Amino acid sequence: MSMSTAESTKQEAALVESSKKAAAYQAVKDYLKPEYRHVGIGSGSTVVYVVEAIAELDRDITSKMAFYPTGEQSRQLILNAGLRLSYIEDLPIDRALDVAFDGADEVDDDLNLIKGGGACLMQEKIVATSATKFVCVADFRKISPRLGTNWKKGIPIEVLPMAAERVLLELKEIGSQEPRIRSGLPGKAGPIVTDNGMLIIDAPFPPLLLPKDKESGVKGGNGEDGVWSVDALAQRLINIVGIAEIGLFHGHN
Ligand code: ABF
Repeated sequence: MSMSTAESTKQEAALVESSKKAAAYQAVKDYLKPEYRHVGIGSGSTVVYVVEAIAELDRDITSKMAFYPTGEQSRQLILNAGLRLSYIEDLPIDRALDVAFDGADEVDDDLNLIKGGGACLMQEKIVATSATKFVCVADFRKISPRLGTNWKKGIPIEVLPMAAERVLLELKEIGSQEPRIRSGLPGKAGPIVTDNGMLIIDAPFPPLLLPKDKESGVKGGNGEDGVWSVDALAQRLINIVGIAEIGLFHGHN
């Protein structure tokens, strides 16, 4: 007897959930050392399992640790798990987080990431770059040869509201196909406003090239015909006035 569409969708959803959970538990087992004191906690549904795994560890160990959120969702996760909450701005300037765990929307062959599908990208980048070790926890759906292959919604970009329309125009000029301001949750009028009071633009680009593409003779990568490499696009985007942060996490492998 063949499986109904509803059954196979249910099975696929169950597989995704078990993969997220397995990745999260493994990440905590492998990368959260008992001697660590400062731990970054990212956002998204995979991170829920990261916090669940941490909450199941020996309290004698985790009570010596402080946990640093990337926004309101992870702040609540930390509190609900009974873990000690702290903030990056309270971390001594000469001290790094020992490790930070976070999810991703897409991961390429060089471990560059698209992040920000959950609209927390700026605080996520601050926490990730404040950590000695960044652990990206992602299930099989996120792996892709080039960013923009699986994640077609576009690169999330956090912008100042007053600059959003001008940024949209500039994104089109550099080859983004139909960039748009992310709208609110269903039933909520207006755009999404981030934890930082900003808007999110989702800017689709053709799949982003990697150094190995150049080595193997693939042409382009500097924006000709809208084709960019990860590094060149990241550099170009961050120079657009009005952009506060971009959801490309690159060069951190
Ligand atoms: C955060 O949550 C984001 O950067 C990314 O957009 C999203 C991934 O969520 P999930 O784990 O639910 O797929 O990590």
